[in-house]
Formats: sequence, C-alpha cells, structure tokens
Amino acid sequence: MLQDLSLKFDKILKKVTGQGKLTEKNISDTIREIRRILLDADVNFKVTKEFIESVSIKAMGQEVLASLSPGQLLTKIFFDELVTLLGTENVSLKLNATGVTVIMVVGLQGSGKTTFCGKLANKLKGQGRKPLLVAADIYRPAAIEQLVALGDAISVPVFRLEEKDARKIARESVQEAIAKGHNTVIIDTAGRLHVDEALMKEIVDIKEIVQPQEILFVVDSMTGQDAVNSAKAFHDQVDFDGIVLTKMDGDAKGGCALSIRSVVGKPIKYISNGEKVDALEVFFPDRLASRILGKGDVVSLVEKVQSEFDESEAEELEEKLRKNKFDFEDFLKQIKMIKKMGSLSSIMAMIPGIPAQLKNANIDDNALVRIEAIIRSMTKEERMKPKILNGSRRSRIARGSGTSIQDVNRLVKQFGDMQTMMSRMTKRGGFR
Ligand SMILES: Nc1nc2c(ncn2[C@@H]2O[C@H](COP(=O)(O)OP(=O)(O)OP(=O)(O)O)[C@@H](O)[C@H]2O)c(=O)[nH]1
Ligand SMILES: [Mg+2]
Repeated sequence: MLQDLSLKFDKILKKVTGQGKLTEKNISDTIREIRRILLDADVNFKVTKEFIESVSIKAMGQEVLASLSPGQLLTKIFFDELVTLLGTENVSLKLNATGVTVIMVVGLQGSGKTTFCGKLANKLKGQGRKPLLVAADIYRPAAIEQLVALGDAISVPVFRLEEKDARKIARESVQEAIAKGHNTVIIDTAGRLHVDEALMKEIVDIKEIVQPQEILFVVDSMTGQDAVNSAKAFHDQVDFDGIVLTKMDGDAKGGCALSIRSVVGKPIKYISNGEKVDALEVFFPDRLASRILGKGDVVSLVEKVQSEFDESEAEELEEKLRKNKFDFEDFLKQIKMIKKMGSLSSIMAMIPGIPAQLKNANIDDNALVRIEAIIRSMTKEERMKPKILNGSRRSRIARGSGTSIQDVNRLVKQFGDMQTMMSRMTKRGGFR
C-alpha cells in the first residue's frame, strides 16, 4: 500500500538518522525533498504547501533542536502531520440502534461502489446487523446481476425491481427492509464517467426520498488528483458524509489518499484493498500514516518499547518495591531495560502522552552511564546491602568507576531517599 511513497520517505529519513543533530540545514534539505516526494506522488499543491509549512515550523522550533535523534524526531513530526492530514481520528459510520439505517453509496464509474456495497454488507452482518442490499444501478446491463452474485456469496438478500426506476427502487427498498426486519439498507447507485447532471439529480432525488444516515463517496485511489476533483464536485451537489478509498492494494501514488480529506473536508471512513469480499478496513489515520512511514514509524517504535519491557521482570520489581526490597542490583536491571530500548531522550520522544516540556527537556543520557558505572563497581553484597557502604568502600567504587566520591555519595543518598519514600508509601498503602 503506497509502497513507492513509503520507500522514498524511508530513504530520506534514513539520511537524517545518520547525522548527529538536527540543524537548520538538514531540516531544510529534508523538507525540500519531502516536498518533491509529495508533489511526485500527485498530492494537491496547496495541501503540500501547508504540510511543508507546518512541518518546518515544528522542526525549526526551539525545543526541537535539543539533543534528540534527528531521524526519530523528524519521523515523529512527519507522522503527526500525516495523521493530521489524514483526519486525526477514525470517524465511524452512524448506525441507528433501532429502526432502519440507510446508507447510500455513490461515486464515479468503475470506482468500486458495487464491490464496496458487498464488502460493507458482509462487515455489518458480521457485527450482527441485518443488511439489505439494493440494486439501484439500472443503467449498466450487468450491474444488478453483479450485486446479486455478491449478495449470494455472503448470504445477504438483494432488493431489485424489473422497472428501470432508481427512485422507485430506493423508496420501495426501505419499505421492504421494514417489512422483512432488515435494519441496514445499502443502496448501490449507478456510476458516472464524470459529474453528469441527470445522474447527479437522480442521486439528489434518492437522497430526498430515503433520507440516508450516511452517503459514502467511493473513490479509486489510483486516479490521483482527478479523484480529488470529482470528490469535490460530488460533494458540492450531494454533500456526502464520508469517503471510501478503493484499490489501495494497487500501486496508487498516494496523492488521492493524502489530499482528499483536506481538500473535501470529509473523513475517510474505509479503505478497500482487494477484490475479495473481506478486503475492507475501517480507516484509521494513524495506521495509514504508520504504513506510509514504513519501518521508521513512531508507532512501531512505541510498540518496541512496550514489547521490550519485560512484564514479568516489571512485576517482580514492583513486588520488591512494595516490600521495600529494591536494591542496587534491581536498579541495574532497570537501567539495562532502558538501554535496550535506546537512549532515555529517544524513549521520551516516542512515548505518547508525555508532556512536551518533558519530551524536549535536555535529558542527560550520560548521567545514566555514570550511575551504571558506579553500580557496576560495587560488589554484589554492596549492591544488595547499600548500608555497608562506608568511606573506604565508596572511594574504591569511585576509583573503579572513574567517578568522584561526591558522585558515589550522591547516588547512595538519592537511593536511600528513594527507599525511605517507598517505605512511607508502602505503609500508607500507596502501592496498590
Ligand atoms: N484490486 C482491487 N480491485 C477492486 C477494488 N475494489 C473494486 N475493485 C475492482 O474494480 C472493478 C470495478 O468495481 P465495481 O465495484 O464494479 O465498481 P463500480 O463503481 O460499482 O462500477 P460501476 O457500477 O460500473 O460504476 C472490479 O473489477 C472490482 O473487482 C479494490 O479495492 N482493489
Ligand atoms: Mg457498480
């Protein structure tokens, strides 16, 4: 899905990753390349311009120039901006809990409307709804048979009439749904080559007649900016509620997917990625953004942090904390765990929900290295019983770790303070 785009993004982000720091120069170079990639992918010119501006402002911002890994940082900024571009969050279908919900499916010829109707019926059926498919495309000779075949395959009935009157078919389908106990009506309408007045009027009339909860505009993601323009034209006339991107399994350049939300102002609700009936996904902006950013995506980094975090070890540590048995040995384990995940600052950058001040604070990874060296210079006994750390032991540790006695004293004191705090919390029942 959008592989070409993904590869290009990956390549330039790798380039920055190899560099030590984010500078105005590498930010502006990267941004220039991103701009070119977006335009090559046929992303709307205005959308590209706004995207680039927004990324620049964030990347050039003061806080951003702190000692974070440039690749990760830019990846994060791109990721956030892509998510914003794609609509921030999922907007689900409005489905009535009681009564009949009518969904109307519209779009250009060959965009994948009929296929989508079948897929949606199948999905909703799987969620326990009772769909009725409606064959309202009376123009293309085989259109009705196509929908009937799809309906048969998923055991969903298809409403059809011999008469070639789409308005009548739509009206009667809702009556049929009420009579037969269907709670979801999915109307497959006729395709049009371009925005055609007579057919557009038919859609508007059907909309008036059936008062749908949802009108979904189906668009072939391979058709780039043409698709975006047609979406706009449709929207001006029928004011649809959501967008379905089809053929995302093909080699779409990404221009349509990335521009449509912003140009039309309506959410993408589903993506279709294959001809099979189950090739339909609910659309989540962050998931598509992760796929586009490929390996470097922030979401997978966050997942990495979570998976490397050893749960049984964490539980054991918590138990020790509760019993106030947490010693330097455990502390060392914690440090190892953190190191496995990368630097402290990069972990902070990855974790969602951490306040911006904290994320951008200049975290001293060297402090961790120093602490580790000090603990490593302790004997096992000293690690487990810090109380025995007298003056001569402390100076030996300082020498061994290449630090000063003050450093050792500070760490031992901080550790002692922490233990006191823990034991107070435990007594108060704070650890539950
Ligand atoms: N690869 C791929 N093919 C798709 C997808 N969705 C639809 N198609 C194919 O695209 C072609 C057109 O799909 P239809 O569902 O008939 O499109 P339509 O909008 O109903 O077409 P008209 O009724 O003629 O306007 C068919 O060959 C489908 O199998 C998809 O997500 N991926
Ligand atoms: Mg069709």
